Amino acid sequence: MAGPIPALEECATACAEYLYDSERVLLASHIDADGLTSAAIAASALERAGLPFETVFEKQLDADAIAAIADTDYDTVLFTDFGSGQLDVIAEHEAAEAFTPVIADHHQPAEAETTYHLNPLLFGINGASELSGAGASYVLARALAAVATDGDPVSESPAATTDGGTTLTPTGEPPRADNRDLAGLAVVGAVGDMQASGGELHGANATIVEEGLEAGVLETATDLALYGKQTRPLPKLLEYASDVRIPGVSNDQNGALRFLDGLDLELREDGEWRCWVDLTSEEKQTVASALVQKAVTSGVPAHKIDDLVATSYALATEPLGTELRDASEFSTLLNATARYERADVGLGVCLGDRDGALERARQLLREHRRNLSNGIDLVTEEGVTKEDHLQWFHADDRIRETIVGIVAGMAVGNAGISPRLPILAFANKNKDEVKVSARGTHSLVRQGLDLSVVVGEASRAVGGDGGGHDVAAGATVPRGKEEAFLERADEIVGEQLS
Ligand SMILES: [Mn+2]
Repeated sequence: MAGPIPALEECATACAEYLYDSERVLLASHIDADGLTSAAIAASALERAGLPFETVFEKQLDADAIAAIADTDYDTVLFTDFGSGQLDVIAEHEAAEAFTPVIADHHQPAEAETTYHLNPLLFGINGASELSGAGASYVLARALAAVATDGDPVSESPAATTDGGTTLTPTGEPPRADNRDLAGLAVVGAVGDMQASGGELHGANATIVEEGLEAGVLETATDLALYGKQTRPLPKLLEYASDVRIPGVSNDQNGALRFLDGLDLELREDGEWRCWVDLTSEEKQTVASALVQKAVTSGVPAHKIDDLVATSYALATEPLGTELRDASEFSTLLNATARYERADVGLGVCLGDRDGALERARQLLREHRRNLSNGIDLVTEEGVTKEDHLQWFHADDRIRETIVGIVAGMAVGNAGISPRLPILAFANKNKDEVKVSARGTHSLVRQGLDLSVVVGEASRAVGGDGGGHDVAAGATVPRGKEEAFLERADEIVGEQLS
């Protein structure tokens, strides 16, 4: 059985064979949408291969967390969506024979070697835009299926004897022997990690999409690039659209209503607002054309208007009109569980729990939105401080450190907050440390911005640490070092954009 990504095939097979020969596996994963989907993919693959496993989550895989993992009596540890960046520490434990690591990650590896290390960056594939942690886990899952069914073409489903698993499948349908049905979760992870740049997934991610289409678990369409097509009432869908700002519609409750009223369209059904997903294709066409027309006459530049259209990724087996149907809404739901440290809830949703876990996740998302909206109001009222090459604010304890980055990203474009400068946001983490989150735009990245370098170097210069991706990154710095950090960060951004 050929794997989806030839460049990764040999490594994925070696990792899968090692796992398959293990007595049991400790699965450790990152807590965010990509990490949760990574864990769900890995958990499903382990369970289907008949391997007993247990799952643990970490917000940050620091030395203490790795030491705690080493203290367990598991001999095999599968790290997903992290592990590469901490390879130096992990390799020390491996050398001390505490455990053998198997890593499926897409972050920049630390200076160390290990045998079972599946990371696109080691094979010439871009880990920021072409494959996520969930994608790497998917490649591993496909290899594990091949290894597990090798010489056993009948592929009897092994009895589930795991202590961390569940007999549900993500799609609620019988699992596929080749694990291709897990492609939907891989896409949710990639979208959650902001890999759909320019409106669609690229490279290895696109190959995974192809497999999902063939397996019948994904559907793609060229559609309006607005968030909330499954669940937001039409006026809110348009009002809250923030990627492309259309004067008189975006952030304008009455404007959005007036715009819709001007179209020959039934806006309500049985007294309820309709959602995008409820519209017929002709009706969608009507709204999309009118919106583009409105953008043109409002002077929105042509390249921005192109951004109004993107590829949408739907999970074909999930019910229409639910957030689970849309990869982007699904990933938002997962992030809500992650930010409030309810990885158990997020994992439950990924693994098919449509009762308790889904209800709890929705509740967390509602609370999360309330917190975001309060945070954005705060930043907009208090404003940001502009340096030469960036802008920043310090929320102290008034915004949770787990959401301050998104608040910063969403506040960009509001009065006094420029989309032309990256934004840095501070919030207290504990009594000694401050979290700093940085957000840029894809357009700034095209001009040379790499925020993972900015916050990485600037934080280490003041005794902290950080990293992430070019368009979004984060760091922890000692309290009181914010000013020194900013000075260094400002310099680096200046160099990158010069
Ligand atoms: Mn990731």
